[in-house]
Amino acid sequence: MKYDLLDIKDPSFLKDLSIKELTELAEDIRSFLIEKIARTGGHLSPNLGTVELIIALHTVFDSPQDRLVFDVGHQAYTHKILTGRAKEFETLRQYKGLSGFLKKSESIHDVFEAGHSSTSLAAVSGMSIANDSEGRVVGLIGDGALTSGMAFEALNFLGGRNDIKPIIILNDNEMSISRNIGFFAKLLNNLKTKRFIQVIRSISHKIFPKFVVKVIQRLELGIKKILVKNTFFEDLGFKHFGPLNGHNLEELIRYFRIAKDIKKPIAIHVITEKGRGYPLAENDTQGIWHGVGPFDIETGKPLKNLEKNSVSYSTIVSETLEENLASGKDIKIVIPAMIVGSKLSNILSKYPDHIIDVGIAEQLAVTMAAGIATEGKHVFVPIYSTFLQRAYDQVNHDVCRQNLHVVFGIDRAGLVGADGETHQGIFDIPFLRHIPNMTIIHPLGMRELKASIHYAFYQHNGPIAIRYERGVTEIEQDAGVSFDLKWTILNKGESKIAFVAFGSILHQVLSELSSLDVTVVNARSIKPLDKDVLNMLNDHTIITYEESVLSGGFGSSILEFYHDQKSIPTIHCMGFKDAYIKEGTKEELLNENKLSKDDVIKVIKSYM
Ligand SMILES: Cc1ncc(C[n+]2csc(CCOP(=O)(O)OP(=O)(O)O)c2C)c(N)n1
Repeated sequence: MKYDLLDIKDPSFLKDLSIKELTELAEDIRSFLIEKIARTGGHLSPNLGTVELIIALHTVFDSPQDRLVFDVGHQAYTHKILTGRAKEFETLRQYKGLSGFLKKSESIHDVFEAGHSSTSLAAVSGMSIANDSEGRVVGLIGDGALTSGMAFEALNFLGGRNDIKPIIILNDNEMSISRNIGFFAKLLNNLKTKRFIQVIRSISHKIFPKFVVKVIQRLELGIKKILVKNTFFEDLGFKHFGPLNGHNLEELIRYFRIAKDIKKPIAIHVITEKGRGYPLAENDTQGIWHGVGPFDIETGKPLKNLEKNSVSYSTIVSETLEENLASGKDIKIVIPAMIVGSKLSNILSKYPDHIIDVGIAEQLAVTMAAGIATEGKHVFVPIYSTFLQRAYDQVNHDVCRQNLHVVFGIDRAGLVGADGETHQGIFDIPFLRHIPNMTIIHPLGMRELKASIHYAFYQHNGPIAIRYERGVTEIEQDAGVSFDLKWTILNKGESKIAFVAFGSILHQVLSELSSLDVTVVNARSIKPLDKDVLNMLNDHTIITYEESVLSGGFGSSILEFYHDQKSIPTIHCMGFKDAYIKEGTKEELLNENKLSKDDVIKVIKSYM
């Protein structure tokens, strides 16, 4: 029986399908995903790898009575299709469209939301404790997500409880975004060798002559000695199944049914192939097909090319670091799992000793950097604004309290677009600004960004966070620009109105504000403020702007400054109100929140 994916309302129909029909369904879903993601962009490889896994989950478990919890939620497109959302894929990750992650507002089958990694097992812990029904709580977590401390903490907790019965499914594709790292990745590899041995054993006596079988048995004994130690999940207190072939529906369904009937904490190790069904993604060892923009299915080429004469901020940072390394500077770069997004693949291949990928372990990255700084070495932590949220205490307690010279590269500072509310980089200013010893800068354009990196390493001491936006800026020649913490006046106007801001909005409004005779200030140091400039402006009407939440942010710090001065000019702060910002293009979101270039001009004119 053929099912039109667009007609699926809920997953109950799966229970009546044969393995052959489920296999056909998996093929249909895979083609659908490739076709749709090629048009809209999205998480391609993670979703191609989980098609059978999610079909099997929905075949055996009864969602939503059985709770399916997806780690990150970036691999759950098949879940969206099976729960009646195929029609909405045209709007995937777009303004007011289908979210790229789970959303309770979209479906009763989305029981727990995420976007950041490694939260699933903690959620499963809480839900297992609180769930009074007969339903099972099932967590699906990737091998990359399992490298995070919180996931390990939850494993430790869950394995120690005999009174609850969570089911953990480990989706092991040996990849985080890039290759997975660390001891646990090796351990999983050994467990896979075990499966390889089982398969060899089962077929060897059928196909090989006796003496070859003997050699195989000896080899097996040797390998088993290594494997004796690999009872990781069992030692932690789980009943363990696997490794299973994550693309074999029959095998998955059989084991999921067995697990459903066992009332204990269970861990099922499933091996999948990331990107399965799209050869370019299958062969991707770097992680470039993990998350993609729209692309041509035949050639794999992106449909949108970089604007001419422009370069991404992440590339500028990466190239500047590379120039430093090429000139013999000893800089260590500690990065939590984002080599591709941070454009650091070149450095990884040319200077592998200088880059340390710690996996999805932001807290480890920050305190490791504190350790490196303690030894007097230069250290750089490139980290997306949103993911730094996880390491607040490490920034505060380990780096800033000890006033250590750690340079943070806060990537994706500001709106990020399609990833939506879990990923917008709009909280770092308030949560860094109140930490003693921290300096926060937001250089303007390519030249200043390059110069600020030089400043941060060689002229600054103590912790410093360099913010830079997602997206591109104009290519500028590096004409010996220097950087310091003084603000610069981009236009001196006569109108007694000043626009005080940082980042790309300045480029957008400068010429119009100059023609309106408005003073335009590049407030490139967010902390400390430039008191000389603020004292000079105390008879002006001041409009501040930040692509960030207003509460506790840059505008607030200006209000605090003038309040302390006891002379308060009119101040109008533009920024995000107290709400999460959903997915959409930067333009759409700025328009919706009255923060576009036109809104700035409108506000300024209202004071003229
Ligand atoms: C706290 C946090 N850090 C980084 C990321 C970015 N990120 C999204 S998915 C992913 C890799 C996850 O790997 P895995 O769990 O193995 O899932 P796979 O994509 O391989 O299916 C990373 C690093 C994130 N979402 N959250």
